[in-house]
Amino acid sequence: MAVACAALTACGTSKPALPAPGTLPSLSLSASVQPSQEEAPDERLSGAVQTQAVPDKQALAIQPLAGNPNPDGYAAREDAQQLAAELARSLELDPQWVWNAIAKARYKESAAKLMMPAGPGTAKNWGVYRSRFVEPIRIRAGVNFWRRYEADLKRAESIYGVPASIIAGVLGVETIYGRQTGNFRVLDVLTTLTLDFPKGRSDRSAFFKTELGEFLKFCQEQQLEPDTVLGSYAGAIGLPQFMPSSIRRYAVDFDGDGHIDLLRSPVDAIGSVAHYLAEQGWQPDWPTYFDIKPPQDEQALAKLLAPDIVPSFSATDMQEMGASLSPTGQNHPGQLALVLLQNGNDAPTLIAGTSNFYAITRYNQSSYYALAVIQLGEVVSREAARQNTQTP
Ligand SMILES: [Ca+2]
Repeated sequence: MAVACAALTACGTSKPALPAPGTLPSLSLSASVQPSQEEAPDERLSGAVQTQAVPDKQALAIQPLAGNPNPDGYAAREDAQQLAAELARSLELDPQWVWNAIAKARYKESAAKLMMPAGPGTAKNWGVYRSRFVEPIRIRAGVNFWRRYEADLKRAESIYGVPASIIAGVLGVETIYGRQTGNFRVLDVLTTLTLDFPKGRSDRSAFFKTELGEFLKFCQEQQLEPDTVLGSYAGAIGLPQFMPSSIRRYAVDFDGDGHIDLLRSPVDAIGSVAHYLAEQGWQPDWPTYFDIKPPQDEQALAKLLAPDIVPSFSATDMQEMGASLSPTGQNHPGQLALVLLQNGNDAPTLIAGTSNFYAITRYNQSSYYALAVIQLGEVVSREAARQNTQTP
């Protein structure tokens, strides 16, 4: 999965399993919220209830179930009650309100399953990946979006320094400009991934607990009913598929109506994507990458590839190690990364990524994702401009 793919149909399950934006859990929250579900296994198995943590008398009438997740919901789960109390305390929310929300959450087996890594035999292939995102349906939707929201895209570009084409590329790859924003109840998936994170891969339940807390805080701030908000199977929301922590940190009310609404306001989504990338260190007027010919020498090549997508070499370093940069690349003032994208059994694609390329990977930690965003955005902006010149 990737949060890039709220739309399961758009990208299947073979993408890297890193939710983003907001891949990095909020440090302040993750430091203050301690895991609790393993604290009192004996009481849980015996069905005992910690009444001090549970304000909802009705919920207490239901006995907690031991063992497998209860398909009917979390109202009967003692660890859910503890979670609610803990989140209410750490986020300074009304405990009753938090419990009322979490008691409505239902276990989503499909969300848990989608967390599992893709099976073997899924060799990376940039050509295949590109064909899923830089394709006629997405391009057509992108051109329509561009023509409708060009003024807002350009306004975001002038305020935040992030090119309109990059913003358009992100929204196209994420959700086909809002067509596929996900039909999971965010409350369900975040509770499921907090309390029943699937075994068999690295445990990210702490990350999702933070996101659940941020989600509840966001709902309270925006006066939303938590069980009505829909998103991806990882809890990403709206046209740009922001995780709740990213909404609270980076989303902006770009249409000025007094609310942040990434689901219904494409203009809020445009401003929020630009703000997010600006905060990841976007450098206005810098390109995202340069063409490069890698060095012949195996050792030099290995050294240049070692930092992967992290810009770690000056243009001069790269030239001295035998790489050959394009003329503009040779004069680039910032650090560069030699990024290799595999093409199955064919020769790989190599580029010299700038810190702006790296900024896009803060949205989704994948060089394939970043290059798809860049190239979709380029095609959409070029095609929109071409159609503009044809329209009288
Ligand atoms: Ca708004």
